[in-house]
Amino acid sequence: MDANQAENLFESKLAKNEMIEPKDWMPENYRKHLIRQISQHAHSEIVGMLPEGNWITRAPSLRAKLVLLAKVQDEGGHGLYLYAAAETLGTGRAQMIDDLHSGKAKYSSIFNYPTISWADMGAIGWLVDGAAILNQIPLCRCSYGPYARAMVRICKEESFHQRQGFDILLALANGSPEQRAMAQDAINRWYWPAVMMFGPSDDASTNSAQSMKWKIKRFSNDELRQRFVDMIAEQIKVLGLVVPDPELRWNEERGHYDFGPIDWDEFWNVVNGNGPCNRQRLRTRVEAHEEGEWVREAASVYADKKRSRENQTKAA
Ligand code: FAQ
Repeated sequence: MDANQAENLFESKLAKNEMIEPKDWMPENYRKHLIRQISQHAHSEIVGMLPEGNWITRAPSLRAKLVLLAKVQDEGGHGLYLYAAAETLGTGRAQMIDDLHSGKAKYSSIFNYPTISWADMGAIGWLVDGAAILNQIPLCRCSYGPYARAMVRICKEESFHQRQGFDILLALANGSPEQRAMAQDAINRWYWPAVMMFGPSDDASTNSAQSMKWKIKRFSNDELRQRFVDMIAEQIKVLGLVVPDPELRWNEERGHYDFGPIDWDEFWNVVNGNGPCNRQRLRTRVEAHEEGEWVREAASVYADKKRSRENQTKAA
């Protein structure tokens, strides 16, 4: 097959909504675009373990501790599926991790905010996982097979995460005045950063147009953000609390909620490494990686031993 035929086959698969698989021919920029997005996504999952990991030792009950532990482990698992999906595109895991540790690779802005009370576990589950689900469900239909398939399982787990977050906030909202205030304070701090998670507005989104053409992204940043605002504006009524946006109101004509301006300076400041916890998050990741050196070494020696034993058995 010559280059033209390969490209035609790629385009016809996209047109028919068929998946592109690792061994298929693909344009180099499609490959690079996916490596960028999938590795950033993987990094977000493992850096995303840190803000909640901070509360495992301080969970208010054994049940709460078990649920939080399971959630944080799920996020680690998501990171693994995603690194594995990115590896099918020909990039090594060590390289991706190096890029994260050197600050070259991005990860989601949301994980650079501190978790200062137990209510933050509720706000992260409800708002952050809620935003993640809206963004990720369309990715289950993205054109690259290994990414799409990883997203199916991830989305199932994220739904449980969102419910557990809402459950924490509901308990606090129905608790003492202090607990209610704690829940409101967490929502006040996490709401806008969660709205920003969807990325820059469509006119400032450099990757969207191409991503849509390649059927990686199915909806624009602003479309998904609007869905999020609409969803949260309804769900918060059950909590009897409010979001920190005085301009939030239902627009009958649009059939959507209108909302106030987003502080894009804050967003870009965090994306560019200057959020409240960027340095701390990277430092913790690097330390964890260094402390895990002996585990990687032991696993690789064990794998070598196993392989050589299997070879000996085959030869016998
Ligand atoms: N933070 O042109 P666009 C989770 C960058 S997982 C930092 O619009 P694109 C689960 C963007 O990379 C959360 N940087 O980019 C969980 C680009 O820079 P580049 C992560 C951001 O790719 C819950 C530049 O701005 N989810 O929460 C952000 O078309 C709880 C221009 O932007 C995913 O990664 C941001 N928020 O759209 C875990 C989902 N937004 O790369 C633990 C997959 C934008 O050109 C606990 N990713 N940038 O240098 C996506 O859907 C897309 O990549 C977007 C960005 C929507 C994030």
